Amino acid sequence: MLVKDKKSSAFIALENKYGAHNYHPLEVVLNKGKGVFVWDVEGKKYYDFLSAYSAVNQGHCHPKIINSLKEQAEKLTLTSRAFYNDKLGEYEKFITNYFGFDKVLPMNTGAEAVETAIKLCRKYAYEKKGVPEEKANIIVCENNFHGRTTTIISFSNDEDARKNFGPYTPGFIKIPYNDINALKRIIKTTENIAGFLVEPIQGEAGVYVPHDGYLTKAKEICDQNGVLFIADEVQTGIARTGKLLAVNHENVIPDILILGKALSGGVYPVSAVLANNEIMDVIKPGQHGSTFGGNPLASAVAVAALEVIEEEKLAENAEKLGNIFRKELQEFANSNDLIKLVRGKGLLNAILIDDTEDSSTALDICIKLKENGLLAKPTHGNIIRFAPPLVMTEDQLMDCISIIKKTITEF
Ligand code: IF1
Repeated sequence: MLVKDKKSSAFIALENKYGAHNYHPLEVVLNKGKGVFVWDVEGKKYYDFLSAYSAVNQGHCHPKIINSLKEQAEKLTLTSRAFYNDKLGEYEKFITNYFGFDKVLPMNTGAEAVETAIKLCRKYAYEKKGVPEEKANIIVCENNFHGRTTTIISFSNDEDARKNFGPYTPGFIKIPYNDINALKRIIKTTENIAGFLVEPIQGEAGVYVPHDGYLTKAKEICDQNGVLFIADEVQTGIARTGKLLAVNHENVIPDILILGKALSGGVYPVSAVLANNEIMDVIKPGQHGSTFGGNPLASAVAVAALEVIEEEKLAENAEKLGNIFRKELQEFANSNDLIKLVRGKGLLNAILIDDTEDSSTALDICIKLKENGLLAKPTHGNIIRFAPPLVMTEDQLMDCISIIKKTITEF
């Protein structure tokens, strides 16, 4: 941090002194966001190429979403579910029609929605499939990321996310991602399998896109064996990968769909679990809930956020710009030995830096990108994720691509 960035240093010092050190952010202090841009306290403007981990797909402070937030905030923000309110039912009708499911269970964070899906899957197994109580197994993939609660990190293989948070929740079996035979084998050889929880593209692991047909075959195997296919679209959903949902690339309809992040356009924590009646109706009054789950403010914001996706054709834009991005970066990678490969779908992309996992090269590149006006952050080790808001124009994308090329060439 150079001396000139005095204001930034002061804010960083505050977080360092008074905040838990559960993150190590890039040294930039933001105080304004609009569309694809964010500004720091020194007045410097950046392209946001992280989109708050795909929570601001609609762009920062989208006017329609902000207005829905303001309007509702002046009327009624929270009733709890002890009473009805005039926003939740309309939102539930809207979102279930929007995604094609009978029912939704509204929650707040992605992890809460994943936990809700796990509880739903287990309960369904006990009450509808005759799995002996407390014997349900849920299959998950290696290198998964589904959130940070104790149960979720119980089935993580990321030591940073898991170590010294035990004892761990049992009932989860890990298999390699993108390996149909592994799924077949585990279902054939293990009893009481209740569900298969999977990210249609593994985000945090480094934007791993499975082979074409993986999701289709996995769903078929689940259907043949009465295993619930649970899609975690918290990061890949809401148009990020060039379709409304990443599973739409293969016309797979999950038994349980998990949404979060951009479900609110980044203005408020909103998550949701969607399923049809046969599954959702195993939850009876008093068996699950949350103080803020389904509050009027969240309901109003989520409707606006989903309308923006449709009105501004953000999935189509993500598809188009994503193809340009990967083509341009792949051409560049072919003539630059620092980039090993480019991968992704829609506007969820990553580049693999040709260096060891523990090298600081990816981070050093991100620091240089910051100086050149583009914010991005490495996921694991030598992988840099590139995920701008889906409202980006082609000209802006070309501008960003030249910043990325220039920065990497300077390395
Ligand atoms: C962090 C990245 C990580 C998610 C999927 C559920 C959740 C997430 C597929 C939980 C959250 C966030 C969490 C944040 C960084 C970011 C992230 F992949 F998006 F980059 F960590 F892997 N399912 N992902 O990606 O949602 O409870 O956070 O609302 O924890 O550092 P949440």
